[in-house]
Order: sequence, then structure tokens, then C-alpha cells
Amino acid sequence: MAGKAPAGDPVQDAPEVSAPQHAAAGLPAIGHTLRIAQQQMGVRRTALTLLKVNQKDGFDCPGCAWPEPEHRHTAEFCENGAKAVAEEATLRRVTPDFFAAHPVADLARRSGYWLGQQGRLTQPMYLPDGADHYEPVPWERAFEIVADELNRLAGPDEAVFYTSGRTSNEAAFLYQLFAREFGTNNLPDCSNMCHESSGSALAETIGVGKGSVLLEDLYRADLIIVAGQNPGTNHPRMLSALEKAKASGARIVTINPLPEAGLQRFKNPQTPKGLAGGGTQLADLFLQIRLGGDQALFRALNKALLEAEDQAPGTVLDQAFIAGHTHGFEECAAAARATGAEEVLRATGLPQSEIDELLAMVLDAKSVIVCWAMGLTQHKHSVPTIKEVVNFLLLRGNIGRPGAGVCPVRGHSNVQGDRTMGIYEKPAPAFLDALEKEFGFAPPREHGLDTVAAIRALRDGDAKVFFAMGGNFVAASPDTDVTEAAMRRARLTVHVSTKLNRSHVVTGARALILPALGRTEKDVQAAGEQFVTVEDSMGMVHASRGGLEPAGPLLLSEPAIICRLARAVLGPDSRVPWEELEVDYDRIRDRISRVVPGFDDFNVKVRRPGGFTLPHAPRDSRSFPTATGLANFTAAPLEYPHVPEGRLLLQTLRSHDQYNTTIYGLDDRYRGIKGGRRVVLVHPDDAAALGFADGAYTDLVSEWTDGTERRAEGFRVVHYPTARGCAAAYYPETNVLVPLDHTADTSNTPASKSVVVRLERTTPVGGHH
Ligand SMILES: Nc1nc2c(c(=O)[nH]1)N[C@H]1C(S)=C(S)[C@@H](COP(=O)(O)OP(=O)(O)OC[C@H]3O[C@@H](n4cnc5c(=O)[nH]c(N)nc54)[C@H](O)[C@@H]3O)O[C@H]1N2
Ligand SMILES: Nc1nc2c(c(=O)[nH]1)N[C@H]1C(S)=C(S)[C@@H](COP(=O)(O)OP(=O)(O)OC[C@H]3O[C@@H](n4cnc5c(=O)[nH]c(N)nc54)[C@H](O)[C@@H]3O)O[C@H]1N2
Ligand SMILES: [Mo]
Repeated sequence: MAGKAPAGDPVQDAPEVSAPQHAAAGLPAIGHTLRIAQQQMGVRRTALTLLKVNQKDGFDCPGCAWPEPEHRHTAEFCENGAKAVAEEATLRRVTPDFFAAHPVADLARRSGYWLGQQGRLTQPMYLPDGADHYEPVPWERAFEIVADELNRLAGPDEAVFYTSGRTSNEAAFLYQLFAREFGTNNLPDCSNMCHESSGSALAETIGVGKGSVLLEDLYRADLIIVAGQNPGTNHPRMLSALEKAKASGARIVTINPLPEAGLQRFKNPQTPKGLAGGGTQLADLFLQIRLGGDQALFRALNKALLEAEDQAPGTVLDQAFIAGHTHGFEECAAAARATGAEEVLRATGLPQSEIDELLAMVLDAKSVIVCWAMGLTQHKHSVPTIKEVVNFLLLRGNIGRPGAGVCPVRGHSNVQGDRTMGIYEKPAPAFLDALEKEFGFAPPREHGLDTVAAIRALRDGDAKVFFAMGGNFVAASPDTDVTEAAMRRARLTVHVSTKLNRSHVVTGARALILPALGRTEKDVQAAGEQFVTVEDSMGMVHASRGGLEPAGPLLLSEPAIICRLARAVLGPDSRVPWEELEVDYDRIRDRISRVVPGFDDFNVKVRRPGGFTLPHAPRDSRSFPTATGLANFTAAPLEYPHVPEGRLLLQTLRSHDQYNTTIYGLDDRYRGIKGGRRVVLVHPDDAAALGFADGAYTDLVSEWTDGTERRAEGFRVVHYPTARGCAAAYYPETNVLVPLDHTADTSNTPASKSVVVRLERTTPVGGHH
């Protein structure tokens, strides 16, 4: 299997490399933002649009799920949020002429970057069986095509309904309602590839699969640990919160194989000092851990805490909390005590002195928060790793009180809300009971397919229709060649999208592209102008109202698309008044308020400025709705990746100029990389040992346990200060290397942060250089 740079692409991949930067944001970030925004939107639209981001009367930034502070700046957005907005609010358009000029086979040879740069989709497009080109199709006909295919399946479980995390609460609720009335729980989502490990670990240990802290908690914390996250690029507004926390006395520790800019020094673009001066040194301590070493690190800390308590009983652990609120302490303690120092060193690569330094800071801190993202969730042993983080917090009672708790930092702006609305292949029985009571049909009870299982089902011919509400499933999923072959076996693939992407050109026998309104756009229905709602990473729900004229007169909102589709598929027998729900989204929210806990008076509460906070039992009342009724300590076996001699462990991550599979540009400014994405970051000593000079070209060959190999061709080696034995390269180009079966235990999340690879010398793709 081989992953080549798509040929025929006008964009050359010729990376230039300079020293990585230490500070994030500041003036260069602002210049860069305005340049990208103006290229897409022009000057006037740039000014009008960016001023509405994250304001109380504006739209929710589609960039990430970091919450909005109570006191907002006029410009409450960041460089990368602005890029996300510009990408959607672009003035470029993909019209039927474009599809007439480009056969699908031609589009399939283009890069994802090129596809995205063509602009907004404007009309429903249909690719008939055997056709070379997409052709325009009226909406009603498009819905008929989907209805015909769905209604001739042998059963509803032959259909798959994927969701990406930008979908609003209203659209998500309708979408799961439609899938379940149709008869299936096949509702995989991007969360399956993202924070599923967090959800699995937290649901089992504290009873709620979401973070337990609010912004105020960050400002009150004594110690904030940021593990496996690159907020300077992926959650830039988090840096402002960390800066504020720091000003109120918090210490900050980062745990990462890479020294990410921003965590080292942050120049707040919202303040004069940040713009001109040297910025704030955010991290007090940086532990350069090996990929996958976090479980061992937290276990070592837990062991040290237990030993400190032995030395001075009653002073280190929160014995009252442990006795009153937790279960399983003895087993957890025994596992921690049994951990050997050499094993911790092997797993983490960290000298004992650094672990001791962190321990001293922990002992010094009354309240501790741990934040994390994909560096902790995308490993085989991610669920036990996050459970070990929970053990660590429970030992000193650091959950359910001010300034303390778990903070999984979500990715997509409404990925958490989508799950709350029932986008889940394993719905809770109570949720299905509530749906049944409200709508009067019996939803399916059997669990459905998650992302990886859906790919297998398509590959094996067990699923035949693939429908996506947003996202770019083909490019975001692991094992690109396997996934693409699976998709090509489908009878019909349908994508509700704003922008052209790879998933539109790797299709089933027939395919549809259905263009939707984005966050920034006005949504007018029969009852007047509508707004939608979203839930951020901290469980705050608020309204989002677009102000721009839609990218074209034919676009429909996601709720409208679902309502019309549902009518076409389910016909007059449906128990849901789809027509009524499409006209006025207040009617959707009325239904949500009766089905989803925490949403009572939804229509009233969401109209309050800033919205409202969802209940969270551990945070609000230190009660834990788990199987034991208590917070659960756990004692999983210690795991870490084993890398054979002469191989490296590869993580696949984001550059500064991308949003998942959407590529904004070819630079990764903070890491000193310009003009190309096919780079692999390797420690200079590892590179030397393997015989690779900086600037040499290599293929990346992944070696899977079943003996199969996967290849990604033509990467420039960059000598980079990553942890020893580890390497890093960008996703989605490297998804071709991630075996479909290489997933996290329990959560089934692709383990895209630990792929064993070998380097094989080659020449640059295309021969330039
Ligand atoms: N601009 C922009 N913003 C985004 C996105 C985007 O693509 N672009 N994507 C959004 C989405 S969906 C998500 S989920 C988030 C993702 O946000 P992140 O999780 O920050 O994204 P990644 O680029 O995958 O970075 C992973 C980080 O974890 C570190 N890491 C990797 N493995 C390990 C490990 O084993 N241990 C430790 N301690 N660290 C490790 C990496 O070095 C890197 O710093 O961002 C969201 N926001
Ligand atoms: N190797 C590797 N693979 C990964 C990851 C990794 O770190 N490494 N990260 C994983 C993670 S964390 C995630 S979340 C997934 C992301 O997986 P996805 O969510 O499926 O992918 P995105 O790239 O975010 O989707 C981008 C597309 O969404 C569409 N879109 C944008 N806005 C809207 C909208 O408002 N409405 C509609 N209908 N469509 C819209 C556009 O057409 C755009 O092309 O990828 C995962 N894959
Ligand atoms: Mo994500």
C-alpha cells in the first residue's frame, strides 16, 4: 500500500526549514491572519465578519471548542479561529461549471489543499452510476435518490450516518432522531477518532464523560498540567486563559514530546505588552516525555504521593474524600506501589529529577487541573492513561471543588454538544426511553457502528449507504487505502458539506454533494430568522447567529436538509412533525428540552446573554453517577509502546496552517517549516544513528503486528528537538500509515499518535529540489 503526493497538483511541496519559534501569537500572527482572511473575503467582509466572532449577538467561532470568557474583547478570536472563519466566508465559489470542467477522476488526483481552495459549494450535485462528472440536481430529486437507496436496503443497519463536530445541537438532535426512526444506531462521529478515550475513561471513573472544570476554575487553580496538547495552534484562546491563571498565581507544567511554542512563551495579541514585548513565560516546567509515556508518568507520581503520605500520614492524600467519595483505592495504590523506577524511565524517557520537580509542585498545590487533548487520547492504552490521570486527581481530592478537576479540551466547536444531543452509536437506555416517550416510536436498542467498525462494514459489504453530516470521513479516517476502497464499495455516498473535499471524489457507485449553510451565514426559515446553539468544552450552551448572506441562493440549513430528507425517506407514517420543526427551531429546542437532561426551559435559558451551563454532578455536588455510585480508582496494567531496534514511533499531528483535513496553507510557522507538508521531525541523534542528514528524503514505512506494511512516500527529514525515539509528521498525509486495526482498547479510537515506522531513503516526490 502506498500513499503518494497527489500528482497533477499545481502546489509544489518543497518545505523550507528554519529554527522553531519559542513564542506564539503577537504581531506576526495578526498580520498573517489578516492576509489569509483578506485573500478569501476581501477587506470589508473581513472586518465585518471577524468582529462578530464569539460576540453575544454573533456566531460561535467554528475554530475550536474552547469557551468564551465572560468579559469579551471586541476581537474575541484568534489567528486560527479567523482562518476557520475565512475558509467558510470566502468569496470563492464552486459552481456546476466547475464540475463540468473537472471529471471526478481529475479531482481525485488533486490535493486536499487544492480542493478546499476552490471555494464554497453552491448547488446540490449528483454523480450517477458510471458517470464521469457530477451534475446539478434539484433538491427534491436529491432527497428522492437517498430515499430510494435507503428504502431498498435489506435493513436499516446497512446505512451509516456519520457526523462531524461542527453540526449544531438542533441539527444533531434532528439527525439522530431521523436515523433512529429509520431504525439504526449506526451514528459514528469524529469523536470516535478524537476524545472517545476521554469519554470512556471519565464515564467509568467519575460517571460523566465530560470535563469537570469551568473557566473560573482555571483562574483559581494552583497548578495546571497540560499534557498531550498544542494549544498555541489548536486552542489559541486557551493561552489567554492560562496567562490569566498565571497572573493569579497558578503554575503551569507541560508534558509533551515536542517543545510547542506558546506553552513556552505567549505574546497575547489582545494586550499591548503581548504585541510589543517579550510575552509571558507560561510553562514553569516542561517534561519532554516519550510518546505514550503518560500512564507511567502519572503512575510514578501516584506512587510518590503514596510514599509521601507514608512519611507524613494525613498530610498528603485527601483521606476524607477517599473514604467518603471513592471506590477501589487499595487496588490502585497496590498497582502504583508495584511500579519500578527503571520501567518508568524506559516508558517516559524522563530523568527522576524532573519527575521529582513535578512532584514538588504537586505537593505545593492545593488545587490541580489536568488538561489534555489528542496526545493522550490516540494511543492503544489511552483509556488506562486517562484513568491514571483521574487516579492522580482523586488521591488529593482534586475533583469537584473550585480550581481543580479534569479538563479534556475538545476539538470541533460542537463535538461535545453533538454527543449530548444523542449522536452516539452506543446510546444510553434512558436517552432512548425519553425519545420513545416524546415521539412515540420505538428506537432501535442494539448498539451501532463507530467509525472504525463502519469502515469495516463498508469494506465487507455489510453497509451500503454512507451519509455524512459534515466532515471529511475519507481523509480523516485511518488506513487511507483501506478506507477509500471501502467507500468505493458503497452503493451511495452522500455528503452534506460547505467545502469540496476528498470525500466527495472517492465515492460509492452513486454520490451526492448537498451544500449547507455555515455558521457565519443568516438562516431564514418560514417563521423568520433562526439561530442555532452549541455546547463548548466546559458544558456551556449558547446561541450562534450568522450574519452574512448565504454563499448561494440554493443553500439549505442543516436542519432543513434533515427535515426534508426525513420526509422523503419516512413518508407520511413518520411520528415526527418534520415540517413544523423545519419552520421554527424553537420547536426543535422544545423537543430537546423534554428529551435531554439539563435542557429544561431551553428556549428561555439560551436567550440569556452568554447562555447557560449544563449540570455536571461531580463538579456541582461531588456526586458520581458511576456503577458504584462513587468515584472509581482503577488499577490497569502499566502499558507503553514497544519500538523495535532501528525503528521510530511516529505521531501524526496538526500543522499551524490546517484545520484537521482542511489545509489553509503550507506553513507551520511555530515549528519553522515553510512551503511544504511532507516533512518528518526526527531527533538529530536518532537521525544520525539512522544515517539521515537534515534535508534528506525518506519514505515512511509503517510496520504492523500482522506483518503488513504501509508506505507514505517522499518526506523531508527535519532534525528537530523531539523526545528520543519519537518522530512526528502531519495528518492527513500520514493516515495511510495507521492500520485500521490499530486502535485504543475500549474506546476504539485510531492510535494515530503511536505508529511504528522505519525510514527508507528516497528522492523527493516529483524530483524537484
Ligand atoms: N487551528 C486548528 N485548531 C484545531 C484543530 C486544527 O486542526 N487546527 N483541530 C481541532 C480538533 S478536532 C482537535 S481534536 C484539537 C486537537 O488539538 P491537539 O491535541 O493539540 O492536536 P495535535 O496537533 O494532534 O497535537 C497533539 C499534541 O500532543 C502531543 N503528543 C502527542 N503524543 C503525545 C503523548 O504520547 N504524550 C504527550 N504528553 N503528548 C503527546 C503532540 O506533540 C502535540 O503537541 O484541536 C482543534 N482545534
Ligand atoms: N492521523 C490522524 N488522523 C486523525 C487525527 C489525528 O490527529 N491524526 N485527528 C482526528 C480528529 S481529532 C478528528 S476530530 C477527525 C476530524 O474529522 P472530520 O470532522 O470528519 O474532518 P474535518 O477535516 O474537520 O471536516 C472538514 C469538512 O467539513 C465540512 N464542513 C465544514 N464546516 C461545515 C458545516 O458547518 N456544515 C457542514 N455540513 N459541513 C461543514 C467541509 O466540507 C470540510 O471539508 O480527524 C481525526 N483523524
Ligand atoms: Mo478532534
